[in-house]
Amino acid sequence: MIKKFFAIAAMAAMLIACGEKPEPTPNPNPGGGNTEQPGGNEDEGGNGDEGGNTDGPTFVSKIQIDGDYADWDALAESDYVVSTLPEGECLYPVLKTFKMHADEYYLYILLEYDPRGVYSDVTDEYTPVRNLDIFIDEDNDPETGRYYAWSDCTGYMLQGAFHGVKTPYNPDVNLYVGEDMDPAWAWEDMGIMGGVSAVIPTDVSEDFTRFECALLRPMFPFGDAETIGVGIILETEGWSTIGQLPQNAVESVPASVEESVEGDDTTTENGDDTTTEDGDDTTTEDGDDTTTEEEIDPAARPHLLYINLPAMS
Ligand SMILES: [Ca+2]
Ligand SMILES: [Ca+2]
Repeated sequence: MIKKFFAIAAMAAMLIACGEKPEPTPNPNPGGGNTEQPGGNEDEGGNGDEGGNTDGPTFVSKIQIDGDYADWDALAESDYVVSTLPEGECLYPVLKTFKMHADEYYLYILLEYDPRGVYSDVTDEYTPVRNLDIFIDEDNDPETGRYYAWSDCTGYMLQGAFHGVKTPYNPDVNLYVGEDMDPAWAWEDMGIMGGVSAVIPTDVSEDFTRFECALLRPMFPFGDAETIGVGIILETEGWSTIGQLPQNAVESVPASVEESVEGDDTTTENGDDTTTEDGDDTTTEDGDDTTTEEEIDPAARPHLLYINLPAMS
């Protein structure tokens, strides 16, 4: 197992040393097609030929990064975690499904989204999807890292163009260097390149597209974590957020508040003022990304999607 780990890490390191970005591999495992080793050795505990052999890795991933999604459809429910866009009105409706699967080498991500992006009544046009941000809570601690769209803070962000581009997703890997639980945009590029396998998504229909990528875990500081939380943001070319998962539906003003407003209207002016202000504050927090620290209510935001990572070796 250790050998396999270093074989892959060494290969990735060689690619970096050569200054080349790796080609998107149909099979994330470079040795997947190797037939030198009998397939029967894959059984756990059944491999008796330890030491001395020079055979290639026998690891076979359940997900191939090839733009074909039958592999995801074939996963057992116990093999993945998933977040879907909730019913009702959502601020960022473009991203519909976000799935993750992990094995001892890779973290795999599947996105299902509307490639047209967002429609504007003003221009009567769509602004298409372009960029993908992958936010990661690497320490499974909601109070460390940057506070953003979720109740859990994230310490890393992968960011790059993935849709409508000429080369596959090859994101910058950024470390959060700001204060914990703060919304500051304080990221430092770690200079990690080539850790992601991806293919350029091709539209499967006008309003529905899928995208898959795989993160080679040894390439990332969070690769050996036991549990990580992940949040996805889709943006336009101009960096406007148009997709988010996990995401909560926009909460309409609760019926009890509406009733109290009406009730105050018929009573005193003081009561009316107070109730109206409360209502305005609530609405502002729902729609405002730039809430101040005093306004942050972690309980009102969704959790990240968490996944347990199998031991790397
Ligand atoms: Ca696939
Ligand atoms: Ca954290």
